[in-house]
This record gives sequence, structure tokens and C-alpha cells, in this order.
Amino acid sequence: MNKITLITGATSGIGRSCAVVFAKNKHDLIITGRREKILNDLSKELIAEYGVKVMALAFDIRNNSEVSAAVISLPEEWKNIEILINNAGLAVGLNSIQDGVIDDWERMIDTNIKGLLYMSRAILPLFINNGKGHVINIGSIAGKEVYPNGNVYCATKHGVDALTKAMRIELVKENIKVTQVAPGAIETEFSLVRFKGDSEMADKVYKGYQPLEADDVANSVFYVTTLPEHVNINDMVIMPTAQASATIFNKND
Ligand code: NDP
Ligand code: 8X3
Repeated sequence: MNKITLITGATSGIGRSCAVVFAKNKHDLIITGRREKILNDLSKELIAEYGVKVMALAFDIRNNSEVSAAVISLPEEWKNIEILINNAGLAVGLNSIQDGVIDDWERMIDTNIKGLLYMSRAILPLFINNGKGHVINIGSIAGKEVYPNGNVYCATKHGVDALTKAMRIELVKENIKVTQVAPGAIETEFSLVRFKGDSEMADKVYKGYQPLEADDVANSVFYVTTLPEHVNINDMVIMPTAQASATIFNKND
């Protein structure tokens, strides 16, 4: 087997781009997400194009029984995972707290915080057993700043920021690297999900400036895995050149 990398949320956006970049660089992959057909199609594509091994596992990361069953079901040779990319996540809605939709809050908290914890809880014992590993958590500029109506999404990404620091403190003695990659605006399915399928609203988010592409982030994620054993990047904030903060853009309209 090549080096094994597990990527959550590989059916779209950053996760999908990471799958392509890591496969290109000869990593065998465990790719996850809920949309099974997309996972299976991607899996076939990566095997054919790059000659790597790919295991597709479809499950809902919000459900701890599904997460642990998927990890337990891995054949022994696939348990030698070296890199975990905790990428699956989403924003749903953009409302003030007083107008908030409880179900939206629960989807974000359950996916972005609890899902990342379930996945980490399942994989970290394997890393500890192997005496090494690298966790890369996909945070956000929303985990560094709070913006109007971003409340719960920002709280979940501040949670990812805190959990990344916690993991680094708790895993340093285990020879496990922990990195956060925290991007600004990237054109993916993110805004379509946030605006519940309203493509006009989603398109507006990326108008008048050049957002990041998923590949920009995937290449950065890959870069942090290429450093020498004794070097770790703790935190990487990656922004479009035209974005100075969560809310300040250089837009031409
Ligand atoms: P996409 O919507 O394109 O991708 C999100 C991925 O997460 C999909 O593969 C989706 O898979 C998966 N996912 C969502 N919910 C679940 C679930 N319950 N169980 C399993 N998988 C799930 O968005 P991005 O690629 O942009 O987002 C990836 C990460 O990057 C997220 O954590 C997001 O918060 C973060 N981010 C995004 C930014 C942006 O501007 N786009 C900026 C900063 C950070 P499926 O639907 O098949 O389950
Ligand atoms: C996604 C970026 O600024 O829309 O995490 O929250 S933002």
C-alpha cells in the first residue's frame, strides 16, 4: 500500500480536490461523504487515472454509530492511515440568533463539531497505535472572526480552532501532527448549501472578485503534509487576494 489518507466530505469542493491532489501524489485514499454514487464514481475515476487504491465509505458523519461502524469495517491493511483530513462541514442559513432556525443550528453543530469529533475519536487510536499520524482540520476565517448573522457557523468554526489546539496539546507526546487550514471564500457547493439551493443568492457571494478555488486549498493541504518529520504547520489562514477579512473585499461592482 502507499501512504493512506482519509478525507471526509470528498464528494464536493475542497474534499474532492484533496482526493484528486493526494491521488495524483500516489496516496491510497479512504473517501467519505453521504452521496454514495458520487463517491463510487470518484473512486473509479481516481483508480483509473492515478493507479492508486481507493476505498469509498458512505455515511453521515453526524451519526457516531455510522462513523465507528465504517472505521471498524476497514480491512486491516486499510487501518494504517497516516493522514486524516477532517473536511466535511457546512453552513446552513444566515440569520440573526433571534430569527435563527433551530434545525439549521443543529445541522451545523452536529456536522462541524460533533462529526469532526466522532471521526477523530475513531481514527486517533489508530494513529497512536502506529506511533505517528497527521490530522488536518479544515477551519475557516469564520473560526478567526465573527461576522453579522454568521453566529452559529462562526461558533462551530471557532470550535474547530479550539479543538485543533486541544488535539495538538494532547497528541504532542504521541508524535502526531495537528494542523488547521482556515480558508476565506472558496467557490464550491458551500453557498448553495448555506442558501438551501438558491443559486442566485449563492452566485452573489462570489461576484465581483476572484474567490479561491477548491484546488488552491487542496494544494495547500497537500503542502503541509510534505514537510520534514520534525516540522509542523500549526495554522494556515489562506485567503483570496481580494479578501482582507471575513467581510472586507475588494469587489469591482
Ligand atoms: P462543499 O459543500 O462543496 O462540500 C462539503 C462536503 O461535506 C461534501 O462532500 C459533503 O458531502 C460533506 N458533508 C456535509 N455534511 C455531511 C454529513 N452530514 N456527513 C458526511 N459528509 C458531509 O463545501 P466546501 O468544500 O466549501 O466545504 C468543505 C469544508 O470547508 C467545510 O468544513 C467548510 O466549512 C469549510 N470552508 C469552506 C469555505 C468556503 O468558502 N467554501 C471557506 C472556509 C472553510 P455529502 O453532501 O455527500 O454528505
Ligand atoms: C466559509 C467562509 O466567510 O462564508 O467558512 O464563513 S465564510
